This record gives sequence, structure tokens and C-alpha cells, in this order.
Amino acid sequence: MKKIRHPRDLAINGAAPAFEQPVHVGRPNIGDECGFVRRIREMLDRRWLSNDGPFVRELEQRIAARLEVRHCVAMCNATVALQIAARALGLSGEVITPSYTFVATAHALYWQGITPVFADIDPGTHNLDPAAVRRMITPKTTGILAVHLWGRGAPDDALRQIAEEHGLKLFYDAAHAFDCSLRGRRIGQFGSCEIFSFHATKFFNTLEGGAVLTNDDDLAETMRLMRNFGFAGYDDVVRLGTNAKMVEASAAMGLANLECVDSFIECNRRNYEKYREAFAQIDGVALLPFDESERNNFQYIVVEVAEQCGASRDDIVAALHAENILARRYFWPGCHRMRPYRDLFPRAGLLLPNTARVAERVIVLPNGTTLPDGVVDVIADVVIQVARGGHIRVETPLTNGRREGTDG
Ligand code: T4K
Repeated sequence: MKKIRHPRDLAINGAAPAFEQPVHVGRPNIGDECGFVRRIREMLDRRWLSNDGPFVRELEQRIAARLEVRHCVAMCNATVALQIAARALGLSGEVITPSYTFVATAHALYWQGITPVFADIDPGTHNLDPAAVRRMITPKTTGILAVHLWGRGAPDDALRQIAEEHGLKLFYDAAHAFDCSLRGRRIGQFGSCEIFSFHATKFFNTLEGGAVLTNDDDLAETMRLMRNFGFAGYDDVVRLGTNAKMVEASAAMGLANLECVDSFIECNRRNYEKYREAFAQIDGVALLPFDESERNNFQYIVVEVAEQCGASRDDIVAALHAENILARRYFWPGCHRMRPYRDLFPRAGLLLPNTARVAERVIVLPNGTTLPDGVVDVIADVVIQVARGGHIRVETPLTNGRREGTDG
């Protein structure tokens, strides 16, 4: 493994990169490969590929049991699941949500003709700040879509109180939070419903996929109808619907991965502990800790670069990219600065100071079962050298040759 003891050892200064192949944030975890292939053969023999197939049903039952929730409604991805949930909850007008999230959270609302109104975050947790949510309520507000960012539970008690006071629906984007807990209860049980992503890059994946978890029988039934064009029988369409079905191949992957979730967590936790140890020694760069009193999947390794650090966040990202470690600037620049929303709310930034600050400081580092040995030490060594000013400054870091986010 490459040793970086001096600025001249940095690839950004001309040395050979630490890794020949890119080290990604979001390399998929693949669990029981033989179990997946066996199920695919079974699926082909059965000639049942989609439409509420036996693997989808089994996956739904197992996830509902694991998360201790009555209903799991599997879908093709979390973005469409969020849209269906918003529609099933009867939302309209404005829904309050964070800007500091993956853009799918805002897009899902806007796609449904609902205006996402962005509230600021707590800079300590990166989750919605309830006081900021209160400030954004108007007569048009019908709901709150909070996010359990990085798998850390959003402040449900305070949000529920606000929702009750104002007659608002509360639901959660739990895309990052599979197998996590909040105050000792599994995420999946909060609000009217919670939406999980099982995208390839997520800690638990079904190739592409997602699900809505809810304890509300009627809501679950409505969403089951909505995901399959509103069909209640062969010729009986009882409501407006779309095609949001999970296919059997995805469910087969989910079943194969579900058996290995505990080992994924163990691996993520080991890596997280290595990162924690390494970053404890670096001034100006801090790891966002997981709450050890909760159940965590340890997937997102989030570090924040302080103003007093000797280098900017983007300098550090550029130096890591030069080593072929493709660290990410999630969720820069914030949804409100992306074009569809920038045009909608040109002055939104005035009310989102914490969002702006956090979005300028965060780096997300690789984790997961494919993490090469020694990568944490290399990352720490790169950050140490760059933080001491031993790098060539660059204006615009690139991710796989394309710019992330926008300039807005
Ligand atoms: N809400 C929140 C809070 C979310 O974070 C997300 C998704 C959603 C809702 C919507 O969920 P879905 O509709 O996707 O189910 C990635 C994921 O595509 C996205 O699912 C995820 N959040 C987001 C945080 O990250 P990108 O555009 O940053 O990365 P992407 O998909 O290009 O993948 C990142 C890297 O991972 C690639 O450069 C290479 C590697 N990779 C990727 C795939 C797909 C692999 O090695 N193998 C693969 O198969 O969005």
C-alpha cells in the first residue's frame, strides 16, 4: 500500500495514485451470491417475473418482521415510493422538507405538483431543525417530509408535535436508515409511513428498489393498489395508479442480501471504527459520530472540514480523487441551489444558513464490504498532508469526469 509521508507522495502533486481502480462511495454489498443465482433459476423455471410474485411477497414479510412494522409495500425504487406515499396521504399545496438531502426527496414532491418548502437543518445532526420547520408553515402547508439523514433518526417527537398542532401529515424519507433505530425503536415505525431505498449503492440493495413501511392498514392497501395501476382484480380498476412494482429479480437479490445484513453491519462498523481512530488525530477535520445507544448500519462515513483547517473541503476531495478514492460532496450544493428549485425560490438560501454551511463542509468517504485493505490509512494520510497545505490547489474537483450538483 502506498505510503504518504510528504507532499511529494500525493498523486495530486504528480506521484502515482494509491489505487489503480476507483474506490467508490456506494460500491454494492453483495451477500449470498449462490442464493441469488439459485433464486434467479427458480424464477425462470416458474416463469413469474413481476406483479406481486412469491419472492416479492417473501421479501415484504421478512422486512416487515425485521423492522417490526405491520406492512412493507415493495416498490421499484424509493423515488417512486415517495411519490406514491405523498399521493396516498392526500398531500397538496406545500410540504416542508430539508434542502440538505438527495434531490429525490424534493423531486418526488414536486413531481406530484406539491411545492417542496425547504427548512433548515440542525448543524450538529444534519437533520431537520423543528424550530425551522415551524417558521416555514403557511396556510398551504399539508405535510412534513423529514429525512433520517445518513441513517441517523430525525427528531420525531418534536416533528410529531408540530404536525399534530397544525393538522399536518408527517412521513419520513428513510432511504439511508435500513436497520437503524430511533430511541430504541426500529426506523420504519415513525410517522404515517417511512420510505426506504434499496438502490445498488445502499447498504442493503435489491439492485434497484425501495419500500414503504407503515402500521396503517388502509394506507398500505391504498399503496398496494397504486403501485399496480389501481387494479383490484383482473378487470377491476378501483383507483388511479401507476407502475411501481418491484420485479422478482430484485426481490431475489433482496432475499440473498437480507441473510447477510448483520455481516454488512459488522464490516461497516469495523471500517467506521478505523476511520474514527484515524480522524481523531487530524485537526480541523471531524468525523460525524454514530449514536452508540442506537442501532446503526454505519454506512455513511461523514466528515466535516472546519474553517480553521489548512485546506478547503474541495482541496481534500480533489487530492483524494487524484489517488482514485472517489469521495463525494453529498449533498452539495443543497436542493434549493439546484436549478428547478433555485428558480422556484431564488431567495431560499437566506433561511438556510446551516444547510449552506454543512453542504460546504461535508465529505462522504467510502465504506462497505468491498473497501480495499489499507484505504482508511491512505485517506487519513492524504487528509493530513493536504490539511498541512502540502497540495496543489484546484478550482473544481470532478467526479468521474462530471460535475456534481450545480454552481447555484
Ligand atoms: N432519498 C434519499 C435521502 C436518497 O439518498 C435517495 C437516493 C433517494 C431518496 C432515492 O432513492 P432511489 O430512488 O435511488 O431508490 C446515489 C444513488 O443513485 C442514490 O440512490 C442515492 N440516494 C444517492 C445518495 O447516491 P449518485 O448519483 O450520487 O451516485 P451513483 O448512483 O452514480 O453511484 C455512485 C457510485 O457508486 C458510482 O459512481 C459507482 C458506484 N456504483 C454505482 C452503482 C449503481 C457501483 O459501483 N455499482 C453500481 O451498481 O446517487
